[in-house]
Formats: sequence, C-alpha cells, structure tokens
Amino acid sequence: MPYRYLLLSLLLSLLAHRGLADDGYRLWLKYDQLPDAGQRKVALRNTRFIAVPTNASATLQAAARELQTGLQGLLGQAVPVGGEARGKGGIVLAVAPDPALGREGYRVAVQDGNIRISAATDVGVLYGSFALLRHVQTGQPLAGVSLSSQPKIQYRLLNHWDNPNGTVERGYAGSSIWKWQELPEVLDPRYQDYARANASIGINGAVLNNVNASPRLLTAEYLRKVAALANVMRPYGIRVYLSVFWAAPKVLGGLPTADPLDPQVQRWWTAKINEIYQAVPDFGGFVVKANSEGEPGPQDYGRTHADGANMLAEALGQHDGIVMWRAFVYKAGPNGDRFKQAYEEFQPLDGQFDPKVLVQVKNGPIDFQSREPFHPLFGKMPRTPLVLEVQLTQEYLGFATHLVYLGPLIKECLEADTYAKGPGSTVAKVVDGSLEQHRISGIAGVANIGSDRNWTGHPVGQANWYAFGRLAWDYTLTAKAIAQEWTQMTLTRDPAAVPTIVQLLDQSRSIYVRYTTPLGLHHIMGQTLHYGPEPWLAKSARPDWTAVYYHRADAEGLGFDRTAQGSNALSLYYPPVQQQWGTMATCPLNYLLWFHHVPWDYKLSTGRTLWNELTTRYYTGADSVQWMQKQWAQVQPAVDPALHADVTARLRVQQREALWWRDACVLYFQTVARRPLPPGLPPPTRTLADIKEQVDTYQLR
Ligand code: BDP
Repeated sequence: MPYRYLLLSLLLSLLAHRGLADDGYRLWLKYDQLPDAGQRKVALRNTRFIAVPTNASATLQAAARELQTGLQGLLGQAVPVGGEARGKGGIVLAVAPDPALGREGYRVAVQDGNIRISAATDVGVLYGSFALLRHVQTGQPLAGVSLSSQPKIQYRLLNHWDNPNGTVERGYAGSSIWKWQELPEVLDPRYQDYARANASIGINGAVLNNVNASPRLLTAEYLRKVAALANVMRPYGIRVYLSVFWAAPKVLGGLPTADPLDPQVQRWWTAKINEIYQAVPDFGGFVVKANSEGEPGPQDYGRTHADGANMLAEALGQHDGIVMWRAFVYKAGPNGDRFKQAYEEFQPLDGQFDPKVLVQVKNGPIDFQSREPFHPLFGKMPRTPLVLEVQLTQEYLGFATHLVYLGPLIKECLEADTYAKGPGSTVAKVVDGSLEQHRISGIAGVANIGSDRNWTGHPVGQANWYAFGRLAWDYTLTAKAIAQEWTQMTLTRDPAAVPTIVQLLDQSRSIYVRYTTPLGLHHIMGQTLHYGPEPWLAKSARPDWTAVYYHRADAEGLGFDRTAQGSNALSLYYPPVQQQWGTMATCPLNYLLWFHHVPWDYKLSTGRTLWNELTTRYYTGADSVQWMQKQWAQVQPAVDPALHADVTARLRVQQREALWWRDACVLYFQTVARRPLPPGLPPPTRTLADIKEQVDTYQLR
C-alpha cells in the first residue's frame, strides 16, 4: 500500500474509533463529498457564489446557509455568500411574484449564466434551495438544471405524541426531543436540525404534544416554552400546533364544566387562544382527540363533535389557525363492528363544521394496522376537508426493530379509489381538496422521532420520516423513487448498492404483512404493547381490544364477515368498491379476511385453499427476512460500517421474531382449523404452549 494511502486509512480508522463514524445524526442532509471528481468540477463551475438579497429575512439566510454548508461539503470547496451576483456561475436567490407557484412553490432555472432559485415567498426559496441540494446529492447534473414544484397539500404536519414528562406515547427512539424542563432558556441545537430536516422535505407544521394531551401545555409556563420552539422553527417555515385536553377549562380554568355551548367555556378558550397568539403570533392551531379511548369531549355534555370543533374554531376568531378534530373514535360492543364507529359518528356531521375545521382521519378504519383498506370516511364527507393521518412510528409494524419502509403503505392509501365522483376519485384527491375544491387541506404523520442520536432508533426509520414529507408535498412520486433518493442521500451513492437497498426497502412492508397478518388479518398483536403475536387473545377490558373479535376463527373458517350477511361495514363504501370487495371471488387477497369469513378449504385465486395459502404466506414471509438479510449483507462494502452493523443486528432480531409470528399464528390457527400443514412446510419445532409462555413473559415488561 503506498505510503499516503496508509496514512489516509490510519486517519480514517482513527476517526472511526473516536466515534466520528456515521452515527445517523445528519439524516439525509449528509453533504459528504461527491465521489465523482468530474461531476464536482462541473458543479463548482456553477456554484462560485451564492447571492442573497440584502436585508434578507431569517428564512432566506437559512436558505443561503444551507446551500453554503451543503455545497461546501458536496464539492469540497468553500462557496462564498454575498449580497449580489458577482458575474456568472453562481446561485442567485430571488423572491418575486409568480402566480404559477403558489405560496410555497419554487423554480430553479439557469438564467443569465447563474442558477436562479426563485419563489413568491422566502420559504419557497428555502424549499427550492433544498431541492437544488437534493439534485446534487442524488448525483444529477447541474448544467441546464430546471426544477419546479409546489405542494399539493397545504398543511403537512408531523404529530408528536410527546408528553411533558419526556416520554413518548408509542415512541421507540428514546425519549422526547423536546426538553421541556430546560426550555425556554436552553435551546438544544437539535431543534434547529429538526427544523432543517423537516424543511428539506417540505413539512410545514409540528404538533408538539400527545393527542392524549396534558393540560399543562396550555399553561403560561409551557406557552413560553412552546414560543421558544416556535422561534427556532419559524425561519424554516414550520408552525407549531398543540393537542388540547378538552377539559382544560375545568382543570386549568377552575370552571365547573367544559361544555362547548357554555358561554364561560367559550370565553375561557377565547382568552386562552389570545394568550397563545401573544406568545406565538404564527401559531398553527389545534389537534383534538375527544371522546375517544377515555379522553373527555363534548359528548360528555350531550354535544356533538361539531359543537366542540366549531366552538374552538370560533374562539380562534381572526387568528390564522385551524382545528384538526380527530375521527378516531370507537366503542363498539360485542355485536357491533369497530370498523363502522367513526363513520357512524362523523358522516352525519358533514356540512356542520366551521370552515376552519378539518376532520383528521386515520388511513384505515381500525388502527394503523400493517395493511388496512382505506377509511370509508374518505369520499363520504364532501363538505368537510379531511386530514389523512398515517403513523410513521411503527406501533403495529415492529417498533424500531423491524425494517419496514412505509412509502408503499402511504401510497397504497393515497392511490385507493373511493369512487366518490366516479373512477379516479382517489383518497389523495379527497385529501388535497381537489375533488371538492376545498380551500384548505392537510396530512399528518405520527412522528417516529426521539432523542436517540440517529433520531428514529432504526436507521431505516429515517426513510419513513423522509417518505412522509416527500409524499405530503407530492403524492405522485413513487415510493421507489423516494426510497432511491433517501438511500443515495443517506446511505450510499454506490451504483451497485443503491438498487439492492431500494429493492429491500420496497419489499419490506409486504414481507412484514406476510409473516404477521397475511390475507387481511388484523389486530392480532400482543395486547397493550402492541408487539409480537397474540392471536389467541380473547379477554380484555373491551371486546374490540381482543384478537378473536377480529379474526373470528372457528371450525368453519377465518375472517370478519363485513358483507350484508355480517356487519355490513362494506355498505359504507361507494358501490364499485362494495362490488369489488363484496364477494370472496373478486375481493383482492390482501383484503380478503377484512371482509369475509372464508371457509378453510375455500379455493383462492392462487390455486391453494385458504388454510394452505395462509400457512404458506407465514412461511414464505418469514423466509423472506433471510432474503432481506442477504440483500443487506451484499451492500456491506458500500455502507458505513457502524450503521451497517446496526441494521444487520436488527435484522437478526427481525428474523427471530418473524419465526415467532409464524409459529404462533400457524400453531394457534391450526388448533381451530385442525388441518395439517401443506406438504413441504416443516412444522414448528416448538409448541403453542411454549410460545404463549414467551408472550406472557413479554407482557411483563
Ligand atoms: C392507538 C394507540 C394509542 C393512541 C391512539 C390514538 O395505541 O396509544 O393514543 O392510537 O391514535 O393506536 O389516539
């Protein structure tokens, strides 16, 4: 080895040993030097300087700073920032009216020998700057660059389920990133990096606290802390929002009631909201979980969700804020169907909401399962803007242990056709407001972010944060294209490794479904923690928290009959959907057990009986985790060693737990189906009793 290479590799290993290896903190904003010297040279010719208007706002300064840091890293050479263009070959930031771009859109184009990033607003320029950086990071040529985009959905929010005591409900990446105790004086640099990351993918709002909200967030003490966070995020185009505890007027205001029609209650909220806007002039608004899972709400006083939401909207008055009222409600008894509850409570309220109210609907009718049919409310509340809520934290998808890329899950929902106004009335068009010409539109992702150094626990969890933002901005992007961008920006630019990783990401969600809940099984996970299998769960505080309520396995067959012969939940959809999903023969296999109680020996389109198909999927699903391990092993030379080792170790757990799911479900369903495994599938080497014991121990944690 020549002397200087020896020195270089010594230096590199020294850096690695000093903990300077890639720890994932920089997310997809790595800005490591481009490997291709030729490409760097061309890029350098076009980025000799960055010109920002004099008296630039904090947002434009942030854009210039990001470009400077990014380009210096990528090109390995300093790029000066100045007040005006110094000839040709630079980057010029310009705010100029452009009706075609809307408030947040941008244009990046070559003009007078410079690359001009223009937008109607400062934040548009910031988004354009990140778009240019992404362009370079993903190795695309700068010569003749021409990019232009604007978001399809207006409110693109992360919902943090963070509590004031630092815990995160369903968080698997450490504790809360908000250090409430230290705020407002201490501003963790992480807040700014969080804002940068969000701005880079177009997220423009953060709901700071858990939907199971503590009233504490609304106290004067906490509002000062909220204001400090808002100040950090403002330059990055991010507004802060709060989840509110419905009974706050009682708990904080000492009122005898929280009845939305009570004038004292209304006055309390109006005053509180004025106080909030004093502290945070661009406050975004509220998320409300009311009369759901034990939370208080307007129904406690015989009022409707609309009464509650409208009261808050009115209390917002002239302030530029919104109310996102969640439709996640259910209290079905043993003979009801939880699937229908939200629909039955909310659909009749369509047309009764204040224009500042959006109803926030989870992607599916039950609860963030690994695969759900789209929520029947989409397309059925034409007079109400609906926020689509997806869950990025993997509560039901293996926490931060299983590698599951959620791009395909989110896309599947957005692309689902509601047929509300004939074919092509996709959930995306309901959500972006275009189907009914709504003035406002929104999408929310329940964040998977925590205090772990790499933000998301599982390094690939970052891809879910990334994909959510990119799809919120432009849902026409493919999940695969987004996976590729993320991989190139975050893991490696090696041309052989990138497609291998992209394929792994792209398949990961369907593999997870196969070894946990194939063919439309749902809600058979461990109780309380929602981890691991517990299909035998028959007793809980409520019937609709058990597993048997959902899978309905009996001697005859498996699955929840939601046709007219059963709960008739299917009738909530438009007729073309009902027709497709309404018979066993035409229902896609992915949704089969969501809608039908299928006889064990029923022949599926695959040529196998239900029993044989079910068990085969459990086996092939678990085997596919080995395929994932192989894919990942292949890219080892191209990925940072520490990060590679981390994912390798997590995949080992995933492999072990895929077998846990497989054996638990196959053995349990076999006690009901009483059929042998199809030839070629080796029976599990442990018994159901062994597994149940393991689950019981698991629940002790
Ligand atoms: C469920 C979670 C619970 C949340 C609830 C919600 O288990 O922790 O509070 O969703 O969305 O899936 O309100």
